Amino acid sequence: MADTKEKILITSALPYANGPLHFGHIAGAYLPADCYARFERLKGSDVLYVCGSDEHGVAITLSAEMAGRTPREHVDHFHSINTKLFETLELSFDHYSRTTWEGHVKPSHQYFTDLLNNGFIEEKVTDQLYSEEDEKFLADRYVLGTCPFCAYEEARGDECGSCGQSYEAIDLKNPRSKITGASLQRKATKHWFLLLDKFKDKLTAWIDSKNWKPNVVNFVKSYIDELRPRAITRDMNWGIPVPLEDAEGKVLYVWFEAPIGYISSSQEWAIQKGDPDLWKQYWCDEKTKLVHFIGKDNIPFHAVIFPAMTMGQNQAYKLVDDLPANEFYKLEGKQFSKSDAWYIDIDDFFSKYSADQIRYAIAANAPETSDSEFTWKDFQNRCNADLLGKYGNLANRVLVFAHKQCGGKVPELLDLEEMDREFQAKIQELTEAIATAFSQYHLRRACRLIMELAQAGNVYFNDREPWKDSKSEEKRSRMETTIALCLECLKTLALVSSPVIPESAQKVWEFLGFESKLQSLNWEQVLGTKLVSGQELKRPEILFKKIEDEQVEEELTKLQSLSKKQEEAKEIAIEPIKDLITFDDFCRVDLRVGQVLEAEEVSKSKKLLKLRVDLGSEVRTIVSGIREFYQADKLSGSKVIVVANLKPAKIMGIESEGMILAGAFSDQLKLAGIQDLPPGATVS
Ligand code: B3M
Ligand code: ZN
Repeated sequence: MADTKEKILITSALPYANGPLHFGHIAGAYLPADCYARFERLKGSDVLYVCGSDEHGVAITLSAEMAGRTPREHVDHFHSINTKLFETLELSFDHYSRTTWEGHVKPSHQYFTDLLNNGFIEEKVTDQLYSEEDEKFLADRYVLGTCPFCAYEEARGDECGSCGQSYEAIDLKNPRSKITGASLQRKATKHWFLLLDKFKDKLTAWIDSKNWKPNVVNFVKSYIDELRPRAITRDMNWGIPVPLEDAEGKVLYVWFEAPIGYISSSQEWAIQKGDPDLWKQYWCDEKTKLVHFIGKDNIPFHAVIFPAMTMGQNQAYKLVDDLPANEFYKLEGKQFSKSDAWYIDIDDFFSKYSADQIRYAIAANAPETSDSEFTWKDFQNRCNADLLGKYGNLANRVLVFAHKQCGGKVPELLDLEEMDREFQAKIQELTEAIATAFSQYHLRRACRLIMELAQAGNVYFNDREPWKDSKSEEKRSRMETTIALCLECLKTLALVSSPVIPESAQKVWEFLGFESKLQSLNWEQVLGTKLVSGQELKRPEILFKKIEDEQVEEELTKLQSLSKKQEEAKEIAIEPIKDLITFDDFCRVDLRVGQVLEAEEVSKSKKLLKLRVDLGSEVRTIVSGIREFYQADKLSGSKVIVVANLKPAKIMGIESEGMILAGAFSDQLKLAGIQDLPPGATVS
């Protein structure tokens, strides 16, 4: 029999392995893709859902350097952290790979070689910035300099933080290394350029055949208009080597090989499945539907550059069919940011809340058409009012009632009245609308309709008042019909909600007496098979915990106070280093070890202490502003460092014959001292 299943190849943007992912990322490219993949599997489509860590490029090396790790250590670290988060969130990747997997080299080289042989890649020698000190070319993110437009001296290598102009790093005046500050030289180097302009006509015709959102199509079209050759190699040693003999020290630009990661991830999946060619059934079949889930900032690479690369190489790979590009998801009005301490600690979060709670809260408020945000209030509301108040409530009341009045078994569906038929029709209508919403990537709408279905069940249960019918023998059959229909509603609810809240849906499924894994079943079959009367029901357990107001308050306070602390820490300016002095200048300062003999408070001063300090050869009186930090009676005996040749000065009427050294930071002060040398020892 011919295989009629639709093949759907789903990808989520490969996250850089250079930092922990947060819910903002999850809302963009991951959760919506996962819900879609889960839905399509239920619908019987043949789904392959792949992703992996993006582990090359300057984004990695720079952040590794800042963290004091090698790139390898750095990507290993974050690959494992991010993999764990994906597992906690129950993302159902068929495979999660990484671009440092050795098998990623082959398809990357194949693309490069084909494009080169087909005349779409050209070699060019250009001047780049070179650091003699590091003996390497520096990528623009490593470069600072003076803006060629506005003369701002701290301008970045790609665009000016002051006037906003963008330029090539080579155009900066006085370019220097961001890491060492060393000045940089121009030096000729060879690179390979992808001649993107050669694809203009083909890309335009292809885009015109797409049914994408008008704003995406317009954006893409104007991007295509502007296409120019673009360098696809870099002078670095972290990355995929350029597959040519005269290309030592050159690697492929990360954005050239990262999208090929979708292919290599599928290849690794096939190998692990024991059928190394299996991936071709998806990538090399014109009938496969390829869907890239991405954040909107990644549109050009997925809608233009990767398709152009694919058009110009020799394999019959699929081009993208749909490109659900999401907007940004913020946290309480601001972007998630670890460095501003504006984030949610993941471990802490999952010690209190479940994956289904956050999956639902994000899905129901996904940034589909405009930016949206996580707020603790909204999270509480969606968990309490929807998950608990509608979904959990229906499951609980129907099952408790069935246990009490129907012997814990599915009752028989007998004669239907008008109201029952209406309810059945409503279930069917909502189910169809939910399926349409999922299939069109309208996750928010799907969530809203799922809760409408739960609520329809609650309303029907209320209106039918089965507790009244249970009291009279002749109305028992009516009561049984009501409960049978409510259980049908629950069964449907479990099915349609399982793409979003898989764990809770499975629980409801099991409450209904099933032992199978809901996710391995088929949408139409589940809907088409009525519950068998007499089927034993399980006793329901609590599905969702209530989130109390105090908890929300606490979370908000924690967020605010963490970020305030961080802000304060940032505000404590590190004193700038003073102008240079010569060694001779320095030698003029005579520093000595001194020992405090006694200390007393200077009357009428909150800050000053008067010290008697033994310098070995003499005893000095020194007035010092340390009273807020040191108690007078605790100081005697301690060794300090004294500027011994400072001209005496009168402070509050006392002649101070020197100064003692102390370190200061923010609101702290600590005396400097050398404890193991006797008074009079020189310090230099
Ligand atoms: N690593 C860029 C980003 O995180 C990126 C996507 C690659 S998808 C091929 O925005
Ligand atoms: Zn500028």
